[in-house]
Amino acid sequence: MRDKIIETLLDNRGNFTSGEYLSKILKISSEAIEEYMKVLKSEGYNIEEVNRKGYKLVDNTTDLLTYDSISYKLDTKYIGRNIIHFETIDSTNDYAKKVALQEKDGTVIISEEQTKGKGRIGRQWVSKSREGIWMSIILKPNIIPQKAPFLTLIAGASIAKALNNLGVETSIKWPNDIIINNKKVSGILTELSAEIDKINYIVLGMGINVKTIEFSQEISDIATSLYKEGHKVSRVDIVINILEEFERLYLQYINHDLKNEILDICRKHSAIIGKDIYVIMNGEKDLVKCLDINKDGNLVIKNNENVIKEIMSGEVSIRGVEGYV
Ligand code: BT5
Repeated sequence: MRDKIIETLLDNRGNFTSGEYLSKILKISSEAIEEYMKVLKSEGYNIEEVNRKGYKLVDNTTDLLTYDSISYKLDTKYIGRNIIHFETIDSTNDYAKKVALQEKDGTVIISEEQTKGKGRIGRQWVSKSREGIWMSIILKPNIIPQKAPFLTLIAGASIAKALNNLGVETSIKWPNDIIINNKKVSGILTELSAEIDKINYIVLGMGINVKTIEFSQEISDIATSLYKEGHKVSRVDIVINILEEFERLYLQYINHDLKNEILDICRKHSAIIGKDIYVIMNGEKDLVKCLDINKDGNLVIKNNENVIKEIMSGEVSIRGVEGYV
């Protein structure tokens, strides 16, 4: 019933829907409508109530990342058709891993806040309440495990494409950062559970800073948010765009081994192709020239002895000569 109420309010967005009308089409008493409205408000829906006019949903909810607000417009076959939403959790990736075997392929875990958000190799990901998008997608593709790292590139391409659809220009710092103005607005953490020749599941974690006004001192030099860069975009719209772009590119890859569009996006948006960069691996930092991203999604570089090499995404970090990029 609550879903139907939200749907009706969304259909009539911007206008008031009278309690009388709601109780007529939903066939419940006006007292029951009032009770539902109380519950929805307590869940964070921004419902304006005016005597004799009725109820109005302001600003497509308060931009909570619930199943109701996302599924209303989501046009995907199975990515995000099942959404598990939390007000707070330790890490959406950790939760996704716990439930991956029993949940459906394409299930999305989203939390308004993470108390132990994770970056790569034990690093921390700051994930304050309602400031960004902290979500993980559970995937069970029928591909060999060696093909899994490419999913990080698909995630990066879909975030860049989604933001681009919403008027935000970003660049991609291979393999897992999305950058605006030389600062990190988004990071990706891909985790894999596999046998030698079979994937049990992949958890694809995405963190995107949307509304953060101020970052803590440790990351304020390298982190930014869409808001700080002058973009006021709804989190719901971003999630919908990412899930749709992701599904399209992901299906091209797992069903047809098609990588061209993904690689085109990664190359076109690349923050590092053609630049001198530092590659940090196993505690060593080498200055190299970044030449390209090849057809396997690996980074092609030329080292200081003019030898051309390929780097796989794995656990390498990239730094710019004059800072983060
Ligand atoms: C990443 O790691 O960039 C992967 C981040 C993935 C986060 C998502 S949120 C949903 C899902 N659930 C999780 O628990 N994680 C995933 P890495 O490349 O290792 O970068 C981590 C580094 O970025 C940290 O060491 C900080 O320097 C910096 N950092 C931390 N929080 C940040 C933030 N909110 N914005 C920008 N930079 C941040």
